[in-house]
Amino acid sequence: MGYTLAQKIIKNHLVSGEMVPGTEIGLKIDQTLTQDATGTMAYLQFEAMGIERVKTELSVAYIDHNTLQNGFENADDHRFIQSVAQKRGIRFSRPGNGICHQVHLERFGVPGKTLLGSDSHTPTGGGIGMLAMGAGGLDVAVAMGGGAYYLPMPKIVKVNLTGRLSNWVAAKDIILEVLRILSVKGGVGKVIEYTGPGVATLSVPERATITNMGAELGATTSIFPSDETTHAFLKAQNREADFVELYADADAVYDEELAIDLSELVPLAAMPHMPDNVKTVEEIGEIAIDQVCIGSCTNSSLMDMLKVAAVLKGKTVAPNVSLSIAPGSKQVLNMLASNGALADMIDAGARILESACGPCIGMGQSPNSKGVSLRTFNRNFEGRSGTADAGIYLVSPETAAASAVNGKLTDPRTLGEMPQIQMPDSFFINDNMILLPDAPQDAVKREVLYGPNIKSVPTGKPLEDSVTGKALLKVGDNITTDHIMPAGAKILPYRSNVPYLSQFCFAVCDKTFAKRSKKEGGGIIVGGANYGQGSSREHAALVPLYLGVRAVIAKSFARMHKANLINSGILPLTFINEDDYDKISRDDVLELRDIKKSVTNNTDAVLVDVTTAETFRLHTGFSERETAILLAGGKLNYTAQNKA
Ligand code: MIC
Ligand code: SF4
Repeated sequence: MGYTLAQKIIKNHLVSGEMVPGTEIGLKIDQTLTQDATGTMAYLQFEAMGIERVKTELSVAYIDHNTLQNGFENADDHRFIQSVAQKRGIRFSRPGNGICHQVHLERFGVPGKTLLGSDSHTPTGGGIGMLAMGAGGLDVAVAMGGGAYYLPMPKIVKVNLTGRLSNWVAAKDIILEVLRILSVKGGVGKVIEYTGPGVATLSVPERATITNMGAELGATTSIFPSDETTHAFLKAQNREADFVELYADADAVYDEELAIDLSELVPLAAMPHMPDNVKTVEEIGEIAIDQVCIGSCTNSSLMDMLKVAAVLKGKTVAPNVSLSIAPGSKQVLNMLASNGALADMIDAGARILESACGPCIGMGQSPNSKGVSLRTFNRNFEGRSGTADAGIYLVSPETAAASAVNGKLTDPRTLGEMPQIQMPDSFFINDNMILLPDAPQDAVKREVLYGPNIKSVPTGKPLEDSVTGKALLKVGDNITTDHIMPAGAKILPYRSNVPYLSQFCFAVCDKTFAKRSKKEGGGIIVGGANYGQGSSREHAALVPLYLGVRAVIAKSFARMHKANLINSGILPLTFINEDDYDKISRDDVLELRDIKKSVTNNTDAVLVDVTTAETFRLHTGFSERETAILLAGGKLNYTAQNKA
């Protein structure tokens, strides 16, 4: 029996476990990436481990999220990360050099390698045939120190692509179609592997758009083969030597299969407030819009930007619309500048932003109240844009540009002939904004520079025999990490200051949560299905930990968030009978009776609702490693104990 591509890479990197879906495996990590919003925590944790130099083949620290620098906090974080990077053997991508995933694809991604990033969209690297996964900062710190990354062995889903995209239909429409079919929970515990004759019709940046947004399926990662197209892309990046041909075996066996005929697709949009709330642009109709934002790690490649520029050329952005464009990297921006496409954008009235995440994470460009914003981004969660009542639609760059000039949601197919854009034979290569680390003899002299906003990482306490606390909050299905720990311009600068951040915890759902948790001295959270979907941010676990949360009881969890909870020493437990969720109310006093015994023996946990006198059963099901971490009260305690 042959292997799928993902299975081949897993097999080559397996350090523990067996390739049986659902059981824990440990993988050797070749490359890591961090960004600044998760990076400060990751490097604080790396520093706490006392390791001199990273042990990976390549580690890169990017600055791309917190670039507004309103106040000293962001700049201090940048300086801290730069000092650690240079001291510890990590490359440092300076602010302005671009969005981590775009730059990594251009300059560092290698087919067949493993990449672990402290950002959920790390699977962008799957576009170039990497096994690229997102994780919490602590897991990335451990990987930098040479430790394995542990995850449940994923099932493999084959997406067989046939046909060719019609004019004006884009890679974004392919992934929106996959989201429509599978939903935001559909990828949990799975790798989405693209195969079939349609693959050859897609460029690497198009593939990367698809693997990037596989994060929205909740998938472990997504991957494309490494073929002639990958070769051409790497060659154009002057990295031909990194090319390896990689395919699934012809007799590979997949756990699930899906077929998409590219020629049948039409322009699609994800409507507020979930990436799987997908309809055709035609069906939604020519709704009025207020804003269009083009960019983000999903759609900011040179090819995307050139298409947008071609649509804008000689036109003016409609008077009722604000159009912002953030090219994904210095390379992209520079090439647009030199071939005149940037001038076409500026001339049409586009507001050009720096090459960074920007509006995607609510760092500026919040829409007007009740505003309708079309974005080429990957997430349209409620409130993420910074305007609580705005409606965000996720669309392709083609649809975004057509709509910006028309002033209403527009099916780009109405524009007539489509401009033909070719991938260049060579990209502009200038890595002068990527700093190399110090040589080891200089590194010893380098000081790590902390700022006053950088506070210590909260740590958990060893698990008690029983845990009792109020149900502080009861939330529904698909709660995102943006609900648990919002980002945006007002809050993001405090990513290294958990005490300050804590006042905003769950503010999107319940503004009283933080105060009540503090007053009660902590407690328990009750959640629905797919709890903690979305980002890798471990702040969504560290902040509840700081507020005294001891357990989250949910119908199911998203992978990265579950791992972050365990790393923080917070118990993630699931209902055996999902209907029990309905029987618990907020403020009920809950007791996890003899929980230490249940976790230690890996038996069902007993939850007593002291208020109603009802008893429920919960799944534990932790691996040996997870059990040890939970008993110790989190991964930092566990690592310290195992060192001693
Ligand atoms: C996001 O898109 O939500 C982020 C901001 O990139 C996060 C990371 C973070 O919260 O810092 C992610 O996707 O992991
Ligand atoms: Fe940045 Fe947005 Fe991509 Fe997250 S999804 S890495 S905020 S561009």
